Amino acid sequence: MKVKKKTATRRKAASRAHQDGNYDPTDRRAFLKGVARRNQGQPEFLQAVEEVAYDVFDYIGEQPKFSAKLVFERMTEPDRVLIFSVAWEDDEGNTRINRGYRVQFNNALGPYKGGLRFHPSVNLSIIKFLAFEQTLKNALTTLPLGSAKGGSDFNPHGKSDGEVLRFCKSFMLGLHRYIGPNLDVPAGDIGVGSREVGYLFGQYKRLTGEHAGGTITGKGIEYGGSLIRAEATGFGTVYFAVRMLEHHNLDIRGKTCLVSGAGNVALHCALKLAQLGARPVTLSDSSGFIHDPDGLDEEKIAAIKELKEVRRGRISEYARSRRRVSFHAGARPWGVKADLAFPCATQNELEGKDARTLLANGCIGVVEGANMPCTAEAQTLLRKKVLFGPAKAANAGGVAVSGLEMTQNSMHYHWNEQELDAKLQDIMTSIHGQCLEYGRRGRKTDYVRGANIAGFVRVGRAMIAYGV
Ligand code: NDP
Ligand code: 2IT
Repeated sequence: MKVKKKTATRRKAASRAHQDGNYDPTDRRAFLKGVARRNQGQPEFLQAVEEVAYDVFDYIGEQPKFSAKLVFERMTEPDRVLIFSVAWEDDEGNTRINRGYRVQFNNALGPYKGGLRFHPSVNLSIIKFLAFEQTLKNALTTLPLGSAKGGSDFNPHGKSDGEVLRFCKSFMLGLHRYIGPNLDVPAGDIGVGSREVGYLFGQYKRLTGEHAGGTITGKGIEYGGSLIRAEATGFGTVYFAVRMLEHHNLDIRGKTCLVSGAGNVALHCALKLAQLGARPVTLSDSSGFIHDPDGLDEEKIAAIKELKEVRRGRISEYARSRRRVSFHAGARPWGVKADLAFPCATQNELEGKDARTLLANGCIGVVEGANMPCTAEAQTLLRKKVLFGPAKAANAGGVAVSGLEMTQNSMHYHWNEQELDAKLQDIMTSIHGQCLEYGRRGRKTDYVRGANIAGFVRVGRAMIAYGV
């Protein structure tokens, strides 16, 4: 009786601590109502939180140590949101202005860590959803990494090198005071590749006078970057898919695979699939998708990489140069019959109707290379019926090798390709194991639940250790 009374008093104290007054920390609906009220006009952020809340509230019902301290409520509130103006001059001498963001979400496990996205669609909702997802993803790597995300509504497409350089310099002018090896460590994401990271780090170095390599990851190999960082997200996604298939006595060899996107993640995902004997048959960009019924092999992928990364061309140009390859303008690849799908372009690129098509065509697995590429409806459909690898688990290989880049920078040392690939594979195996541990549903595994709860528990334990 006494114990019960004490718990009730504690709960009451917890509810007083929350701005919602009479708040029951085990009530998911009340929580979601509060999040929606505090984050109006941020649909992507609410979508990401809602998905995790579904699993976490189920779990914390039996774990009062988490609910009493409002751990999940605190985990969905960013530590700090920076918004800054980025003025720059285009090649004609016109003044241009963009908005810069950095959301430092949670540093319970280590310095804030996460990429920068340059894309015209960038807004606060998108950066917050990415930073929130990063909290759980970075926890799953088991490396000492907190979470952040940033970027700008700047569109690098069609800009000259000089324009991108001037934009990056101005962006870093606005950001440099708030980042550092023990504070916040940015990296790339959509629209931020090795060229942009070079310009950003160069400006950071000029402004601070220090070669603090651990301030940004994804750097060039010549100046402190890590081998296989460029490959890591796509390779890691395939390693995760292989673990899922193996666990279900299935083999990736011979599987026909749909890949969307034609950027860093998609190309390396397709490359690893080809190397392991699978048959990637599609790639896409924002103008449409290409379909090669013979499968994209290493040579074809290298040609597309050169087209995209060096010539900065469109995927349609590749189709024009190959007789058996078709280009489908304005469409996504999900209607092509295949065994596995790897959405590797952007959020909400695979919708409910696409999920139904994949299922009708006999697809057995969907593994997310991009962040939140499946809409909530698509995820609900797929999670029940096929092997579904959620982004925060499946694409964690990129940030994991970023973490290893930070380690190498602080040791003033570097590992070779084999060592790094072995470490990446170990990390993806460990993430798969964590999903199994927390995602078991009878004889089946719900990888979404597993990833959400495993990430939550790791960050939550650290937050509890610090006290409120
Ligand atoms: P890139 O900029 O290298 O490539 C992005 C690709 O996706 C391009 O082909 C682009 O086409 C396409 N794309 C972007 N936005 C849209 C859109 N709105 N509609 C259709 N196609 C689109 O980015 P990354 O490969 O680095 O990132 C891809 C995804 O992977 C993102 O969700 C990112 O957050 C995630 N990710 C990236 C990691 C990394 O290490 N880079 C790590 C983990 C996740 P186009 O050129 O026409 O715009
Ligand atoms: O979404 C992601 O995990 C990334 N864009 C990579 C982040 C990083 O810090 O390497």
